[in-house]
Amino acid sequence: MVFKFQRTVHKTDLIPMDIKIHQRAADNIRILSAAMVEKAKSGHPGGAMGGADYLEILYSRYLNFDPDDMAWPLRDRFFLDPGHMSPMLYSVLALTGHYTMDDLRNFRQWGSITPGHPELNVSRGIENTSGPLGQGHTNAVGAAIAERFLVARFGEWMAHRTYSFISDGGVQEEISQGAGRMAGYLGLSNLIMFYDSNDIQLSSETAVVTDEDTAKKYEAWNWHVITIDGNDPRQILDAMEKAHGETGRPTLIIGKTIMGKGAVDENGQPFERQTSTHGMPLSSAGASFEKTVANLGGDPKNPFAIFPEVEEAYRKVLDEKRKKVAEKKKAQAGWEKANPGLAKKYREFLEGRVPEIDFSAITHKPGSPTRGASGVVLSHLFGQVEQMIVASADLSNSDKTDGFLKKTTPFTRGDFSGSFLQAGVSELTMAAVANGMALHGGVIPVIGTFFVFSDYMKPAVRLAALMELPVRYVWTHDAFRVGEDGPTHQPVEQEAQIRLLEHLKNHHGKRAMMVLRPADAAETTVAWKMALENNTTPTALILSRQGIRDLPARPGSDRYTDALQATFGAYIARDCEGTPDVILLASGSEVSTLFEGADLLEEKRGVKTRIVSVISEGIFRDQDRGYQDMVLPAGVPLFGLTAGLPVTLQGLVGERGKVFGMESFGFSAPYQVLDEKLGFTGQNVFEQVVGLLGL
Ligand SMILES: Cc1ncc(C[n+]2csc(CCOP(=O)(O)OP(=O)(O)O)c2C)c(N)n1
Repeated sequence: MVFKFQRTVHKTDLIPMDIKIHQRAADNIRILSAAMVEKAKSGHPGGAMGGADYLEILYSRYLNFDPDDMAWPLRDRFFLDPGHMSPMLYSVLALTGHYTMDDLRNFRQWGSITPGHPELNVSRGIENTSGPLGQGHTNAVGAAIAERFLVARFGEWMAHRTYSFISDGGVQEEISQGAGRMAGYLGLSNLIMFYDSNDIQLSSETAVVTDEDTAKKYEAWNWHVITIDGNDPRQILDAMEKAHGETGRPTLIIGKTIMGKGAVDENGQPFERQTSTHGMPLSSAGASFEKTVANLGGDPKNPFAIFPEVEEAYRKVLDEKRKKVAEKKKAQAGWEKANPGLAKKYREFLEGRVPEIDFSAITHKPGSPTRGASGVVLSHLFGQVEQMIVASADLSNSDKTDGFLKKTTPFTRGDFSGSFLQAGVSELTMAAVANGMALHGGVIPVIGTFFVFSDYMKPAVRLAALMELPVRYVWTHDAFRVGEDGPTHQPVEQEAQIRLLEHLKNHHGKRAMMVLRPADAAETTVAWKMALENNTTPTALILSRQGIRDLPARPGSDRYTDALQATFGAYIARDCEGTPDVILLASGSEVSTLFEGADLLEEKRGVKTRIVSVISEGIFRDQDRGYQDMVLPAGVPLFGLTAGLPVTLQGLVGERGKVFGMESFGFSAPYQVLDEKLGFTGQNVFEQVVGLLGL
């Protein structure tokens, strides 16, 4: 008997489609998912087969998108967390016409658009790169915040929902604590998350590692939690209606699902709930692929096929979606006509356009720490870059993002009129949320914390680099000069680590990240200019805690004008007559130490020195050969000074000299004492260079 779903609760416009078709379409997804993994001889069929029912209903009944323009800005967003379940996502997107059967056949192959874990591909409906468990659903929190931020400025007419899909692994990942807390605290009722709870993970059943009450955990964070049979279409529909009716909390639908749903063995006996189906083709896991396809109503000889009745149903689904999109576009046109000023601003937000900023007008107190200078710039940007959202992991008064915060208010439940996110002490969450904001579009996320804790953010920074997201990181307390806080708080190897992403190219052939460590306040202004202009990769600003003597302006110039040369990655900050005897290189506060050393070298030994400030080796390497040779002419010895590992400057100095840097972790003491003890003084620069030159 065909059960007709009764349209009972109707906050959302349900697209009529009977339950049997839902089940048939879900089986189709199961077959395609299993077939992809089978053909690739690698992948994860079990989870995908269990999660198919929810995803199918989400896509056919709830997710609003424009089938003809998947990048339509007002679309609902879907963020997958367990990227290993990619076959399920590609398969449902094949039902909507965004992937072909050939695309599915090429799963995990070189050059295919169906990589093992989904990679950002908005035009085909892939909203995020997922794979590192936990980050995908945290991206969703960021997108939901971005949506509320935009709605607060432009109106509820543009509201949309954000859906995410999480699995046992994502729930176990620590980042889920931050995402759950933040979404609950902010009351993000525009966020609906489905938890594919199949009680099985990669190497064991979940019972081997946890017996937590996940529902209670999320309830404690102010989530609306509904537990259902996640393979039952009626229960899924019912839960979705309840979730759509929720106005004050994010919703978690815990769907108890069956790993490998529909799988059978050679004898046709059920082969469900098997850990082995998590991560290998069904045939390797102990099931029969052919019999499973047959069991699910498919043709084992031709598993890469869409059932005709499913194809027909999806044609109707897509037509319904087109109608809804047209209605929304009409509403938008009406709004634009009535609000031309706001409409212009909205377009600029979407294009990521920022007004012309007069950076030269920014003034700093003499000898500012670069973190303080950054705070001044942020304060200057407030009100001009209106789409900027600044966040800090409970350090705004230290990382000086409070330069921005003082002019606005933090987000609170129901109030997104301000522009600041108090992320709490959760650096990784903050970084993944920032990725979600950037993925959503229309906003510019800036996030701050201590540089040493970039370690806590690194997995999300890597994904930002991979996805080419223009997130800006404000990393302060850049070196051992954190002093009394001791070695736990003193970055040493962090700069070398993060600059590896400067050496790594993204898939567009660009350096995957821009990493800037300015030498003084003026360079900090320039670094912010560079950061804002860089729309295609993440940018890091590495900033000092302590005050730094401003570098002197060149004769006839002013410091800001000189510092603009930082846009070349490295430039001559001080020069001598004729060919130098030695070139001194550094970034950050070490540049001013070089000035002290250069004075001693010239006074005491008549050594002619040139000082080069290297805000980014990567950018310098991208300059033409002529410029590079002009700054660092062949044959002149080089001396580098870094409060990081010597390797930080080794790429430039090479065999032509020496880099003096940190060889061990730091120590607890006032920073001036550390400077003396560790050799970060003009006197030591003098001695090192005298030794290098054999004077
Ligand atoms: C951060 C991170 N750690 C480890 C992995 C490797 N991994 C992929 S799936 C998985 C087990 C989680 O399984 P679950 O989320 O329950 O998915 P299912 O078994 O239902 O497919 C692990 C450990 C990963 N992808 N990301």
